Amino acid sequence: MVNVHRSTQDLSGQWRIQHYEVGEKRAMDVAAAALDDRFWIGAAVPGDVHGALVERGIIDPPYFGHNDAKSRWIEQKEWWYRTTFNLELDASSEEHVELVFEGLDTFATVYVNGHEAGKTTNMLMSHTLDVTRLLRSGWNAIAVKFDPLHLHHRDKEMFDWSSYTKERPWLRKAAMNFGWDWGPRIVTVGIWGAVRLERYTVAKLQNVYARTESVSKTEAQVQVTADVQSVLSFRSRHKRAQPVITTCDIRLINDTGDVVASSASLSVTEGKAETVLDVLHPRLWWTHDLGEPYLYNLEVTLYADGIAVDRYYQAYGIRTIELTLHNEQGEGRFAFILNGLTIYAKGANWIPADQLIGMIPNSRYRELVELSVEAHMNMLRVWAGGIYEKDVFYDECDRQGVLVWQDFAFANALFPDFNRDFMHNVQQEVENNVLRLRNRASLAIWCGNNEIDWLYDMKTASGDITSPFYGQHIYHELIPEALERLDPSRPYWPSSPYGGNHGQDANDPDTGDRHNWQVWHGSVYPRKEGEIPVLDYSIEGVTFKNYKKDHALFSSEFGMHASANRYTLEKNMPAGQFYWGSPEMAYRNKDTNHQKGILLMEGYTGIPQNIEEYMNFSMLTQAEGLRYGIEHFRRINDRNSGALVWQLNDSWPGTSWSMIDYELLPKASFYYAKTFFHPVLLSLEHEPEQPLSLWVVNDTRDEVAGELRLNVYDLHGERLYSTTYEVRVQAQTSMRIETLEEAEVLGTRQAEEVMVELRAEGFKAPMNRYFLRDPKDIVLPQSQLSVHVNEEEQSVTVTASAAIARMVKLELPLGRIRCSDNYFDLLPGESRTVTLRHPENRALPLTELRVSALNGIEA
Ligand code: BMA
Repeated sequence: MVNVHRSTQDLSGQWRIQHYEVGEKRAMDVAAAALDDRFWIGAAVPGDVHGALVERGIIDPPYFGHNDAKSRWIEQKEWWYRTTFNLELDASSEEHVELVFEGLDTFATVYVNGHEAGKTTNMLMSHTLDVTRLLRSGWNAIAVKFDPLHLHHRDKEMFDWSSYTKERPWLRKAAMNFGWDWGPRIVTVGIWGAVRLERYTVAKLQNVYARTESVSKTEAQVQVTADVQSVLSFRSRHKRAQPVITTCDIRLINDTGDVVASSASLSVTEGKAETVLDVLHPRLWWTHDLGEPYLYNLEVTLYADGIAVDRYYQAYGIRTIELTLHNEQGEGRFAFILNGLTIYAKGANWIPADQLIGMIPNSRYRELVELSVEAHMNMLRVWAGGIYEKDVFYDECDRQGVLVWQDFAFANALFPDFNRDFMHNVQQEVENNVLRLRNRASLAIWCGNNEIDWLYDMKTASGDITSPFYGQHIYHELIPEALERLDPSRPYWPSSPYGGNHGQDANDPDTGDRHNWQVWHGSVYPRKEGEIPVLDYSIEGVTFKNYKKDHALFSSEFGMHASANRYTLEKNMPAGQFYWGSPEMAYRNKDTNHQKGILLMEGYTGIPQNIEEYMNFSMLTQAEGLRYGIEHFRRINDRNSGALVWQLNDSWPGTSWSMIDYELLPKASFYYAKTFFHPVLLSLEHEPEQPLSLWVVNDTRDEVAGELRLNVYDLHGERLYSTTYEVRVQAQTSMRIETLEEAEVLGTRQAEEVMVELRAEGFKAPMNRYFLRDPKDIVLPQSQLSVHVNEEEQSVTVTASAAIARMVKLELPLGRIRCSDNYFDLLPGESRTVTLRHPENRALPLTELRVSALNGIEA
């Protein structure tokens, strides 16, 4: 490798922080290079003030009890960060030096050696400052002042719609900081991204854009554009006798280091070098369920007068991605096409992995994406109320083969699109993030906002909003215009949900994507545009059985609450508060109208009477409810092409729609997902007193063939009925195999007394089990569990006897534990061995293992 002139110096690490009242100090005094900051508080960068104060024991951990409310004073103060570092500068060199902040939260003024270098007003993008003339050889100081937010919104107009808090529309900051219906208000401040110095000579690669134009088995075409910028100072440009000649080498390198395609000595004209790389026999990037997420490395080297001055080196997956809105008959569709193959998107919505975004360790991203893959998810939606995620998130999605639906950060509010400065800020944010993310194989779609178009109509119709649609210029003009210039390679969708034909509203099942909030929130559908929205808070109004009425083309949000796991709750609640109905439990639930969850359980499991029942009943309702909806959506895959659960993860230890709780312990629904999201699904479609339909859904690229076995057991495990059907199901289709009357499988038994099991024989698909009536209508006999722990193998074998054990649950008092299975049903005599491990191979407290079932405990 040739030596490259550009160099990077990481300035992340330990900084110091201090706070003042607004106006208490003169900025120039605190920013002064020589200020004695010995007594300031040590703080990690990246990070934030809350995290630093917790680490030093200055504030109490904000997720314990009501502690978040105790740290509200932080948002009233002016916060300062300082660091010093050494630099060797060659006085004669023509070096150009930039100070890069990957994340500043939010209103920052940056000082270098006491000089004000610039101000920033946006948490949701990186900021680059030219500091060439401010640095000196030897010792240097950087200070960053953060204003309290109120200085920037207190004189601003408030809009009649901004969910959860009124001040945020003017602030380009993660919306969820101000509280959401699953998280507390914790208004963070600080340097949440890495900081570095970049030193260049003569010229630099400003941006690189790589896009796959076409793929086939034999060939792929990758178009690469490099934007080159001269960084010569005015003076040195004029000193030179000849203009600098810049060229680029562009190479694609495989995992064994071989160059598979290249273009050498490309001339840079008008600041651009461009080429099309022809890759023979390309290894394509696929989602993990359809193939291998193969990554090449793309290398662009910039030469100035023959000397290598800059280099870009990034993993790059070759793949095409399209969104189709019609099928061959011209009917509505909303389907992603990956490398020419129409795929079924299975996954969930992603929220920031912690309220304290700057404090999230990279391992948390890796683990959450690993868990998604384990649950057979192939798409995650980065929801608009958070951030454009950190690079590590996309690294993991690229590497693990998960597609990303990326929202722009506009959620549930009106935004001042009439204001020039605001729109300038938004423009910078959009361009900055598009340029950062557009080479990602995982990135499948850009989406303008969360629920704004849809809710604007609902809220206008109900009279809650009387103002014009402020913000629409962002989603309908600014963003699409920027994408056309900077990333025409992938689809853009203005909002989620979006669509609406024949007077139906944006959440219309016949066009675009759809959020199903009949279930849980009780919205009544169908609804026409302009109609007053109606809520039905009743058992029938909120039940998950409503999913079957939903013939959405793509279900991008739907879900239900479930309790967090015992460990997560106990760890974060004061002693004596771990009981159903405690003020602390209620505080964990930020949703409006807690009655919805009760109604949902009332109609399915019955109302819980204690915390144990609450954990069990809410988890069972969520798991069975998601299964009910997702199996339906997947059975109608001639129409529906995606199911993204609301929501994957949690940002604090609360009660929410998440499938994985804050301590990274999956809820029951996660283990159910291993079956309901499996590429080959055996599914029973059934309603009480109606026939049973047996289905096979095949999302793979190959036909599946073999036999489908149907077994019916009574609650004591006696097999009442067994039969098989021959199946042959083509790739990417679903098929009804057989329909039977209830009476046929029940014989002399009642529907409350049986469990139905589907098994694949001769092909691979997880077994799937169903009860024919809701849990509240089934009286389960007591089951006995025997448990055998194998310390050496770190595994546990559970065996049931006497009766079917419903929802067998393994609990350990430790976070991040991975169980190969959990929350399963066992027939009497049946055993299951579950392996357990900690991602850092910590010893597991197996002696404290608790094993239970809804209807049984360890014998
Ligand atoms: C949708 C999401 C979130 C919200 C969730 C649950 O509206 O987009 O705004 O948290 O539903 O209410």
